[in-house]
Amino acid sequence: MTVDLLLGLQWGDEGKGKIVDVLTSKYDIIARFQGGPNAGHTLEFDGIKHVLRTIPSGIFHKNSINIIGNGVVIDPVVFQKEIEGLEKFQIDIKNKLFISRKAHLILPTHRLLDAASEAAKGKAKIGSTLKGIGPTYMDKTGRNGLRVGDLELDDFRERYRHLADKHEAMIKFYDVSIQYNLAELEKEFFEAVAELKKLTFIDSEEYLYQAQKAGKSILAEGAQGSLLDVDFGTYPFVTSSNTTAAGACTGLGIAPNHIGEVYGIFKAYATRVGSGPFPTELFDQTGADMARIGNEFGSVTGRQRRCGWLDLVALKYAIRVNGVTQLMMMKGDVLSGFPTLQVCTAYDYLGKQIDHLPYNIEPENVQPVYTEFKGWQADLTGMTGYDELPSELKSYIEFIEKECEVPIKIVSVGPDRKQTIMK
Ligand code: 2SA
Ligand code: MG
Repeated sequence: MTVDLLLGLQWGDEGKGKIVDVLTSKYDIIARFQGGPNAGHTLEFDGIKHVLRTIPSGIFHKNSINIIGNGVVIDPVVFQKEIEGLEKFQIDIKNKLFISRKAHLILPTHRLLDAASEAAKGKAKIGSTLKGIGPTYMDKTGRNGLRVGDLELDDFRERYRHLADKHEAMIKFYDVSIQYNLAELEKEFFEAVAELKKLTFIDSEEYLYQAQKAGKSILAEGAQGSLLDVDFGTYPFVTSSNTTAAGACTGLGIAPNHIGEVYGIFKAYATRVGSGPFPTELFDQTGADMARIGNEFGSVTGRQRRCGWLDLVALKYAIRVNGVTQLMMMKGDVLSGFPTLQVCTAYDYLGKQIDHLPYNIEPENVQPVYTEFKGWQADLTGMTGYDELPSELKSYIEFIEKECEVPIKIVSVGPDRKQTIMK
């Protein structure tokens, strides 16, 4: 059996959580392969809204196994809260959620280092979620990190101390004032570690290999978005993992020739939270309206997201890097009521028209070139079939399909599982 991938094609918050939730009944196993508690996947069903951080979105489905792969970074403290949040759903966590021994641990000092690094950057800050993601991946690639499997060793505390002491020296080096009580943070950390150790640790690459051989269907769930990829995103305003398709290979141990469908999720417009270039960003009332109607506030940090028109130059780039085979368009309902809509189809780059993402996409170099569309007025949120959609929206969809050369298979018209139109 091949492994299907589900990825965000913009700057995160495309609505991946909802789609995984819609698709999970089709899959035996859902696996996360990168990122950590900087992700916030929102699921809504039966009138309940739930945000997942590190746990795969298949956790609410009765029969699916959920795996946190080696490419993920885990903060035991955030994780424990996430588990507590699931208690009311009476999920058999121990038998439904497996964690890779090779996943790296976020220590309290990683979070402090994140804060110190951002404070030292001043105006040039990334706008990190401050969850310790960058420093943890730095320790991973620097070969200093602690992994989930290390929790099973007798000398974990000594290893912890050694690394945390080094981090403290680094925090001092940054020479910024951040207040913290490490003893308290460590107490909380070790309590959470004790809880984490009650869960099931596995060698996830072996587990997934055997599962594939046994004919199990597997979905790899991405976090953040392609334009936040550490290699292909708008560096340095990116996260520290590979959010693109290749990340699923390294983050789970899936061989490239075992990848099947690649589902690419995008919003009918564009949003970004944190700093960095965003060519189609709107600074006017239209942008403010999108944020309000679309409830564009980060599920992790609560920050208001920057909003703008759909950028097809960036979307096509993400489709190519990921090898997307099917598109899913989210939040079309948010665009109802705008008299006209713009779609960016090229960039004016230093006076020349281009249709690819240049190395330097700073706002002073790049001006979006737009194609205008007529808006639609109808409320989409109660619609259930593609034929019901207004003709203007159908033209919008068909234009995107033609430009991207990939079919749009799902059109989402609201946050609930039921508000999903299959095309
Ligand atoms: P970090 O925390 O160090 O990785 O932040 C680096 C940059 O990446 C941005 N970032 C995000 N942007 C949007 N959504 C994110 N997570 C989603 C959420 C989850 C999702 O919060 O709902 O959609 O998968 C996310 N995580 C990191 C961040 O703003 C910095 O610009
Ligand atoms: Mg989100």
